[in-house]
Amino acid sequence: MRTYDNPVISGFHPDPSVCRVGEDYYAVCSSFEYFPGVPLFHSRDLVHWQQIGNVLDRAGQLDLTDRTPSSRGIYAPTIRHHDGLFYVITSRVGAGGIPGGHLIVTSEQPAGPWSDPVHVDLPGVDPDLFWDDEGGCWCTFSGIRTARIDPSTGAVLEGPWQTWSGSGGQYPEAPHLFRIDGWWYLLVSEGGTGDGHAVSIARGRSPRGPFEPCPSNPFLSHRGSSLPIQSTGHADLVQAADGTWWLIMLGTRPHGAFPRFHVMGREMFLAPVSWEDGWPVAGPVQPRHPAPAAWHPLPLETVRDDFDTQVLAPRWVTPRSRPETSWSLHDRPGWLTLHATGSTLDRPGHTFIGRRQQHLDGRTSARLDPGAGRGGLCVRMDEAHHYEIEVGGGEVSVVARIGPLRQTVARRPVPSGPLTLVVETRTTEVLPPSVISADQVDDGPIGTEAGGPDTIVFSVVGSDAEPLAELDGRYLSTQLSTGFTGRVIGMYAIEGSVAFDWFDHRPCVRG
Ligand code: 6LW
Repeated sequence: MRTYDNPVISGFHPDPSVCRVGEDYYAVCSSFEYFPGVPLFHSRDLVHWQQIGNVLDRAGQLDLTDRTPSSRGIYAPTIRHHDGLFYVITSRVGAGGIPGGHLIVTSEQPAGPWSDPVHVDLPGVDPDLFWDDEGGCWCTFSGIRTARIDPSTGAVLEGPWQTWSGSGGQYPEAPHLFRIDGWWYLLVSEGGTGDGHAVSIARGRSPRGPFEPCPSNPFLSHRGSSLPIQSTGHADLVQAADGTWWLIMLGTRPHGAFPRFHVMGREMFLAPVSWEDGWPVAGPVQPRHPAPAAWHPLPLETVRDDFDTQVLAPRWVTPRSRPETSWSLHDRPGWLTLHATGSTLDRPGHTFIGRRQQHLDGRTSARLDPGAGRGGLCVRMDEAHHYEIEVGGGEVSVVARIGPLRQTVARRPVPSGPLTLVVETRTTEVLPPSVISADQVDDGPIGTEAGGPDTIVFSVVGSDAEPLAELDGRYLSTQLSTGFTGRVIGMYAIEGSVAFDWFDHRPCVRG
């Protein structure tokens, strides 16, 4: 039997939403402080996804200033297709987590260009859009509250009023409305986006309610379990072209000693849904499930960017904004040149272009020419939690920034000219005490003893010496840094100009 592996989109891609148009599926997710915002993926089978763009990809739509704290910015989009037009609605969240209203953008083509935003002056986060048979457009958001709006102007026409509050868990959120077999179904998440996350559903005869809860709510939750996938929630429901039903949702893959750590943030998972007595049944969400009938593998994603193109691939992100003056693909053709702004990695406004870490066991490398500048490769959660391997002034160094502490942990001279830097992530499996033998205790790799989720190893290609440093990955985990994002690995310049010939991010098979 054909199977598929979860997550279907790895790396920090939380709060997913999906819609189907014919035999094509489109998915979007949160992007927080990163620009461009709201990555958009295409699939023909719900399993194989390819990023085809970003919904908010120009400063006119999204202007995240340096005052946007990390894990604020763009939250939880919903994508829908209505009357020949794609709609994405999302919210902008400011400092202190204060919601700043919702915005709607539209496009005839999912790959864009997407329109300038229309603002919807409603509170909360996690907005959803649904159209009734008369063309009325319903916007439902955290709380759970619903209003009737005009999506072309953003005007609130009726409401909002509270329609449901979930089955008792904290933070009823992530609502999506559906019309199925004459019922209005209200799918929500509750319990918070951590270990207690859960998915519940209710149904009624009108979008105004009342909504009757499903007797087995929450109908999907991994709370209190030892399943390898945790925190499942913030789900969206889609009917495949063959009539089968599926949930996509966020989840995490924690590692290390209890309580475990997850380092790639919340990823996107797929689970089959069946119906019993008019209610959906789903879960638990496993690393492997029987595949949907439609099966359309995509060409394997390139692991290497050679920077030989005129534009950057859509997967590249930068915290907050990417001023034209900070980077170029033309200064040195075939290379990506980064120009330092004067800011450091510890503060907003620095020059950094990276991509989400997508492999638990992975190898990221880049060939760079520091010239007279200074820069390198950085693994970041936010400005206060990052490790980097840096070249400049005739030496290579490894620096760790963990909360208020910043330390250079290794330093070595290097010849001038281009060189290749490598960052490897190696997961550490922690065995329960009952099965650990004495020799394992002494010989385990760094991190096993310490109980971290992985070890991050920094080295320079061509030097036969040992790696420069091996650092415990727990300090770049959500449990340590807090927040809603996951690791991003990228290139940076903090002095002068640094040119990158290529950047490569690939999985490593552990022996
Ligand atoms: C999002 C909320 C959530 O608004 O986390 O998992 C918040 N759910 O619905 C940020 O991702």
